[in-house]
Amino acid sequence: MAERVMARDVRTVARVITWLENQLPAGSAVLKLLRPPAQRAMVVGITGYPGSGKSTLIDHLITAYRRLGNTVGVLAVDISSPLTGGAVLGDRIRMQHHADDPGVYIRSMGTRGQQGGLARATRDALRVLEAAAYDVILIETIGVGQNEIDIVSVAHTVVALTTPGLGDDIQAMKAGLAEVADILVVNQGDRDGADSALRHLREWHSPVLRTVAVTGEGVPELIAAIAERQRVHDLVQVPR
Ligand SMILES: Nc1nc2c(ncn2[C@@H]2O[C@H](COP(=O)(O)OP(=O)(O)OP(=O)(O)O)[C@@H](O)[C@H]2O)c(=O)[nH]1
Ligand SMILES: [Mg+2]
Repeated sequence: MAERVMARDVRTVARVITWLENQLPAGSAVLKLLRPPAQRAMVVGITGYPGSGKSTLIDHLITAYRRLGNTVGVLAVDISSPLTGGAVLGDRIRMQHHADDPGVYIRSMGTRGQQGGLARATRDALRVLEAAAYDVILIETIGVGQNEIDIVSVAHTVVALTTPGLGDDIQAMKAGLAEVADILVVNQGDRDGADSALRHLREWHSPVLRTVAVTGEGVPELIAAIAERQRVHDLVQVPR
C-alpha cells in the first residue's frame, strides 16, 4: 500500500487516508513506510471565516497551478458544519470542476471522528499527500485559534481571507489573522467596502491582496505572492 501511495495511486491514497481518519492500525503501519519525495510539496493553508470564499478561491488556484503544470492535492478540513455536513457538500460543489482531472485530488476531512482526532488525521493525511508527491498541497480551514488543526505549524504559507464590511470583525482580524497570515486577502472584492477594507488592512500588514473568487480576479497576483513567500521559506529552510 505504501508503494502504491508513493506511485500516486489515487484509490490507495484515499483508502489509506480513510484508515488514518478511523485510526486503524493499518493506517499508521502504512504511514511508517512512507518517504517524502526529494522534491517536497509546497503546502499552502487557506484560512478564513465560514463563507468568506475559501473553496471558491481554491477552485481557481487549482486551475492556475494545473496550468503551470503542477499536480494539486487539497485537504478541506470541515469544521464549519459538523452536524449537517453542509460544508463538505459545498466544498465538493465548488471544487467539482477538477473531479475528472487525475492530477488533482480533493479530500474533505470530516468531524465524524472523535473530538480532537481531526488535527491528527489531517496531519497524517498531509504526510500521505506529500508521499504521493503532489507538487502543491492546499489545506482549507476556517478561522484561527479555535481551529482543530494549527495551520501555521503545518503550512509553509498561510493565506487568510477576509471579506468587506466586517466592521468590528476587522479589529479581530487585525489582532488574530494578520498575526499568523503571510498573505492577507480581501475576497469578495466586488462588494461594497472592499476599498476601505484594503486601505485599513494595508496599514497593518503586507501584502494585502484583493480577489473576487467567483470570477478569478486577483488569482494571478495571489499565485505570485505565494511563490514569493515560498521562496523566502525555502531560503530559511536550507541548512548552511
Ligand atoms: N460576490 C462574491 N461572492 C463570493 C465570492 N467568493 C465566494 N463567494 C460566494 O460566497 C459563498 C461562500 O463561498 P465558499 O467558497 O463556499 O466559502 P468558504 O469560505 O469555503 O465557506 P465554508 O467552507 O463554509 O467555510 C458562495 O455562495 C460563493 O459563491 C466573491 O468574490 N464575490
Ligand atoms: Mg469551503
